[in-house]
Amino acid sequence: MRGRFLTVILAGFLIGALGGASALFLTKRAEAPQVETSGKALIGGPFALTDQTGKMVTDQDFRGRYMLIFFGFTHCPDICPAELQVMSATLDGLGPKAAEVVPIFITLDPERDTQAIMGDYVKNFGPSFVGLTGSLEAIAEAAKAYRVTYSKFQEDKTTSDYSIDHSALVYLMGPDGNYITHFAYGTPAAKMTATLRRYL
Ligand SMILES: [Cu+2]
Repeated sequence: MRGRFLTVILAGFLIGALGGASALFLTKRAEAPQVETSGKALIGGPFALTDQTGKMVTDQDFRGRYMLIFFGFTHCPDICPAELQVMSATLDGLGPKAAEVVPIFITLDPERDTQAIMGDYVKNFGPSFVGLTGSLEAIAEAAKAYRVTYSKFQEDKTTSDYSIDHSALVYLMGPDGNYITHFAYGTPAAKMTATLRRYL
């Protein structure tokens, strides 16, 4: 029984570490199992990006508060708006405690998602949302730190329009910047709120 438990934990850990491919898989399920790991050193890390007001920010600026981080892009038709809505509802569920959590949306499409576009977009989800963009390199570095995978693709080759396939996990980072846990796409807001309450 114990061996099986460890296998489940290990499997969950690998899902978190691999992020991308597994997240796409998990999106097919209504409610994926949420596994907490202690992969502190493996997920997360420093980033230096520009927020929706044009200010340069780094991960250090959020120390002392929890970060709820999601990567995506504003042109995303479904996954991103749905998940940001869940993050918004999660914070609503926390009441005044929500002040201890910074919801952060990091674009994977910095070529289109300028600071102004990010500003217009994130305000749809609540006044505390931070929208971060940056150079392709800076974004790639942040995504790599969080084990986020993404790739551009063209549905219609006759136009220059493109979409982005991306992993869709929400990361909860502690006030010290360390990884605490992540939530699979489709985790209900009430469940996320309950998990956050355990740490706040
Ligand atoms: Cu998306």
